[in-house]
Amino acid sequence: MTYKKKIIFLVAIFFALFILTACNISNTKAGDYNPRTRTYYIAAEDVEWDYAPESKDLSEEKLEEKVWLTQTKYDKTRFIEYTDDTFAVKKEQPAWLGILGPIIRGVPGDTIKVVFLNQANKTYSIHPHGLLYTPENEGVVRDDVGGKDMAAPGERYTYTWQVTEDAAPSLNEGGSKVWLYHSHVDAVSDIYEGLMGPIIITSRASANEDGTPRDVDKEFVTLFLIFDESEEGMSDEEKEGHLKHAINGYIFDTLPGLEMKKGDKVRWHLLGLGTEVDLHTPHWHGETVSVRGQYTTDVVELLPASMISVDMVADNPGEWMYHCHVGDHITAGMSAMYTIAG
Ligand SMILES: [Cu+2]
Repeated sequence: MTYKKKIIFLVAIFFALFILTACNISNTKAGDYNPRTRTYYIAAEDVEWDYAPESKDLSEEKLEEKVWLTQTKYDKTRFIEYTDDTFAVKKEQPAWLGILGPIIRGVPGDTIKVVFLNQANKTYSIHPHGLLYTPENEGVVRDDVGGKDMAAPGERYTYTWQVTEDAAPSLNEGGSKVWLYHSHVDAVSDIYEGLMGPIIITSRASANEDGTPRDVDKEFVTLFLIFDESEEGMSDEEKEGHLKHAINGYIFDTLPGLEMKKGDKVRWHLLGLGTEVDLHTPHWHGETVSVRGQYTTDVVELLPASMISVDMVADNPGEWMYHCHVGDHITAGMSAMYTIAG
């Protein structure tokens, strides 16, 4: 190569690298996403919840040996989404969300507004993780804001939260990640009552107009939480049957709708809540998952208030177990099934 050709070659390489870098920056930082205000209408409502709606399919013999199936219906309170501020028409949500409240979505630059109507019989609030808020929008009991950011029965409160880059997935994490929201008037009992849900934040580079990510075909959210339905005065033996080792509020493989097809890229958003007994290890049969592009596994460690998003390529058709791998929790029915259509 002559000296002149070498120079031309080096200049060409330099320009190629420059263009690649420029594309990459614009792709990851800005994209073509226009930030907006997303408004959600969410009510707290007292409901009857069934932890095992299909348990009648189990044989009498099996029902008898499983103390957790003796009683499956309890009074709960849930976050329920409506289409507008008249709170007349409920918005449908996927069956697999179970007892969870609606998915709140956002993209960096967005403002999220939640018009909260308390139709239940106790004072509740909505406290978000990961988002930017002022004390008036924090959703906790604070003397300095005079308890304004919550709603007594029959009242409304509107929360305003900002989605910043701090809430978004970093480059190696994939296009979206999960956060929690929950009532925080009594941060312990409000959660056992059923008042929690997911926030999913998508990077600007990956966001569709509706806030869903472009880099996967499906997203599922699963919460591992042992609901304590026991009452004072019960013996320890009696209490055990009222500890509902649930995934999204369902026990013994009754969680519906975890369905995908062969080849789907699937993002599983995992949430934990609860107390010392809530040490969970969600495990997929039949597949592995990539944890934020760092490593591959088929068991993830979840502690109370953990929020972990992992990616699966559904390449092994079949009906597979998805359960907590803690021995005591397997016995108590902390399991679900998921299906990959071939
Ligand atoms: Cu567990």
